[in-house]
Amino acid sequence: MVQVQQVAVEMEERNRPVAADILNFIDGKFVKGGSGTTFPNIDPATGRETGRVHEATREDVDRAVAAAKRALTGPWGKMTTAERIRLIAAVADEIERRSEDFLDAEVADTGKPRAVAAHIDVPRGASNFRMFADIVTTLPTESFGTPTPDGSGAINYAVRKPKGVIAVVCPWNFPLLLMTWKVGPALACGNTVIVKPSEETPRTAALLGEVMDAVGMPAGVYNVVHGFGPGAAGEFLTAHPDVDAITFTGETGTGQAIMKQAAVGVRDISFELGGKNPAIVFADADLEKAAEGISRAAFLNSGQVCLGTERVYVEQSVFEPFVAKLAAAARALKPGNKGDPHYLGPMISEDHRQKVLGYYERAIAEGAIAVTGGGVPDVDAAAAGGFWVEPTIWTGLAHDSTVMREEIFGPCCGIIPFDTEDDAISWANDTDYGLSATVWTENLSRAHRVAAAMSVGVCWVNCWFLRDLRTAFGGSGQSGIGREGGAHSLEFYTELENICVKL
Ligand code: NAD
Ligand code: 6OD
Repeated sequence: MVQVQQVAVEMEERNRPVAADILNFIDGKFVKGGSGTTFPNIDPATGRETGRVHEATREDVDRAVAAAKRALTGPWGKMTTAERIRLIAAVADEIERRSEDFLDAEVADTGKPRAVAAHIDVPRGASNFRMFADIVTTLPTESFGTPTPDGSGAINYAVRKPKGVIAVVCPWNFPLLLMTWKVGPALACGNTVIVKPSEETPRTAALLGEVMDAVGMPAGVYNVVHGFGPGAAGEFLTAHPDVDAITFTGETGTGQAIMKQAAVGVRDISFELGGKNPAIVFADADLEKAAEGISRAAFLNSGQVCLGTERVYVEQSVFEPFVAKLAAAARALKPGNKGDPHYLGPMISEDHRQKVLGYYERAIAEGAIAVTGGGVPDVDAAAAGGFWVEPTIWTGLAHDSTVMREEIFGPCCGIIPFDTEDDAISWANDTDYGLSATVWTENLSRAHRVAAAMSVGVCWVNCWFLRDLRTAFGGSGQSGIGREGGAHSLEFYTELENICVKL
């Protein structure tokens, strides 16, 4: 077993140990960074330091990439698909067995409600491995019988091969979920990976190293390097010539920087980026259901969800009752009070809180009325240092105001009335982004018509964030490049070689 350097820190809620030293995982070993530099890991719910993250240097990243490259031709590269898939299924089992440890780690990094991590982040962490292991074993490749002039014919068939060394660069909002959503299919296809978790949320990526070790994953298959983006571990990794492909989730601006880095050596990319997602509520919708669904879409994870709703278009005749219902749902949320069943978590950092509060001020300057929220809540003394904002709803904003156009990534949304279906569709689509949309109506024809008219990667009707891992996931416009999920993940994580045999 690998020796993990740990110093116990008492967890307020459950008294479980959470590592105070968060180490890189390179070539099957937990290691400090070569320069000895560390940076603080902060609990966003208290603002207090809970550990030190060991930053990877350029040389550490080089060693991780070299280890991942070596592993491709070692025992991992020689495994049959069945052997590989058994190992990946064991990773899923081990995440489930250690789910309390993963919950502690995710809550310590993000401050999110334990119930959210227990229902979304950690179970998805396990199913991202199990599901893609199943998909790899069941998906066929194509073959064609081809006529030839001599009449004997030829057979063409395709074989899938791993793409090689994959860089996985992750954000902080669903750290384990979004990392394993890439690592699961990458490993199921036989690649090796180097993960660069967000500097804000390094714990679950490191913990997954313990899982890999426990199940007997060969050294170098899964590596983790900690640090920042530009001029640091993120850039060292994505610019590395021996990285064959880069899968990235994060801000659109960061995607643009990584795209330039990927251009050198013409490496493949898959990008899941920002969003400014609309909801359309028709007068024939079940208003209770719509308010409940949009309340989740606007406030789950404190609005720090790429798929979250920040723009709501409501048919004029139901505008007032809908606003009243959504405002009641927002007022019931309790930022800062961990003991409350309606606990709403903090922003990930003080910087992010200031960004969100900047939009709260901007909204008022742009003529909004804050129906509820709009500032910083009063919280218990224990939470005083946390990065809190109030859940906020605005009316009175113009469709083309900054607040209705730019991604805020906080617990807030603007609500605008509409008169016709055409107006609702054209306003919803009038954005640089194109990640997701929701449509709320009980009219079946309208549901299909409006959903198909949305310029997005995914449209949910009368629901939100209902995920089936076999479906295509990604964004159009500035929300991303490519699709992952099911067979689409296999497209990205494999090279398809066609073999033509003359008979
Ligand atoms: P971010 O872009 O700031 O950071 C994401 C990761 O990129 C971090 O690990 C960071 O260190 C790294 N990074 C930054 N600059 C880099 C560079 N030049 N080279 C290499 N790596 C670099 O994003 P964030 O603030 O962590 O996450 C929030 C954003 O992510 C929001 O815009 C949100 O919409 C988006 N997001 C999108 C999806 C999706 O599926 N479309 C999912 C979750 C989050
Ligand atoms: O569910 C997923 O697979 C996924 N990529 C979710 C993204 C959430 C964004 O915050």
